[in-house]
Amino acid sequence: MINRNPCIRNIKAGYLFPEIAKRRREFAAAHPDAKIISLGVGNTTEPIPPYIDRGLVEGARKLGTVEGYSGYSDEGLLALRQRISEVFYQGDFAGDEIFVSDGAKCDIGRLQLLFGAGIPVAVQDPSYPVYVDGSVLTGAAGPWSGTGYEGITYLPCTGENDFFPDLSLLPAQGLIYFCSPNNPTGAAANREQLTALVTAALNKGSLIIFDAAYSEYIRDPKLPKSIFEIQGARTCAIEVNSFSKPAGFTGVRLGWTVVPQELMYAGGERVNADWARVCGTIFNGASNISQAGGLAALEPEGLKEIRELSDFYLGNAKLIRSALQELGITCVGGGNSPYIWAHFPGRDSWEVFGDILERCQVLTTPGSGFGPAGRSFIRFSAFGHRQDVEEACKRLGTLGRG
Ligand code: PL4
Repeated sequence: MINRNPCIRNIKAGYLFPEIAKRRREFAAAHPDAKIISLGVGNTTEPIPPYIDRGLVEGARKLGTVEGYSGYSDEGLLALRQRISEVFYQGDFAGDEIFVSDGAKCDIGRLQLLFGAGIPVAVQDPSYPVYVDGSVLTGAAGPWSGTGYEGITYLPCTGENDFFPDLSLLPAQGLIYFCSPNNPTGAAANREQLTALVTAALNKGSLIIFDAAYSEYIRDPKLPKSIFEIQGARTCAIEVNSFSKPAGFTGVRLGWTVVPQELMYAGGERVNADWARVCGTIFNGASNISQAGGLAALEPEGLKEIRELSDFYLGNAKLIRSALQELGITCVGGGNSPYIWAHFPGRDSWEVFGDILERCQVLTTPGSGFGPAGRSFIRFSAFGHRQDVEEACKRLGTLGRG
């Protein structure tokens, strides 16, 4: 028989989120009367708001007409790319610098093809698991060593450094994954921090993949929503973003990636041209129905709905954070992000996860799933119906009773 890709052999069994779903199923099977509430996976729960929804419906309806029908639109509708540039980047990017995708995660996976195996990779520790797991699958990272994957530089982000990493640890001529507002810590980097990040990347000849999937949750007007608000970023950064969390498109699937024309490899070739080649070769474009919804989401009425929807989830975050703080649990996040990162000093996060599930029937995400620095943290997601979040907060109160 054919040999297995050795990179797949290197990856630890079980991607985090299916593993949590498995544990939920096992718990439910053992406790058939349990009413489990999920504050685990960051999956949106509220209906798509009406104006944006009408955009989707209209997009589908047009496909049934001769005049409105459209087929492949590989790199995305030009109107959508231009609107993304206007809404998120003050029109600073041309249409051919914005690539419409089927979501941020999908582009994070595909982007790794640009750099291949063997390049150094740095991640915030903790971070969204796709950066590390994807690097292992492409061979940029090696086998698990017991404390982390070989070839990955883990940049601890803890209470001691205000959840912003020590940039002196960055590898040269490597890839830096940076997510702000961060999943899972909820920390949003400020302008000075992102300026230091860009300066460090430029000095090291490294490239930043900036994941801005939660940028629409930023409420503090001083915090940058995009890496491209920072001078110099156009020559050292790619940004991925998504309609999933602001517009409830987790199932609809729509995102985008910005690759500036100025961005070059060490050999002087343009990264933008290669990204167009990769997308043209292995991606056939986002659904035209999703793109119609995306266009509606970026009209003034749609943007108002995005604000209201993200305000709703931030309201949940506030409730969860208050409930945890009342128990004396130290936590961060929730103010400019839909995640709360709660500290359980001296305890193992899978053990705390099991304890909360057992005692409160509330599903969470164990911090160690996001990296070694998460070993005594739990991530609470604010995506949920309000009554479920209120009920979960009530149940969490029982954790204070020893
Ligand atoms: C569960 C930092 C969630 N099955 O929907 P996309 O592909 O546009 O965006 C995915 C994404 C990208 N970047 C960051 C993210 O946190 C996410 C979504 N993360 C979570 O609970 O951490 C959903 C996870 C999903 C998955 O594996 O992505």
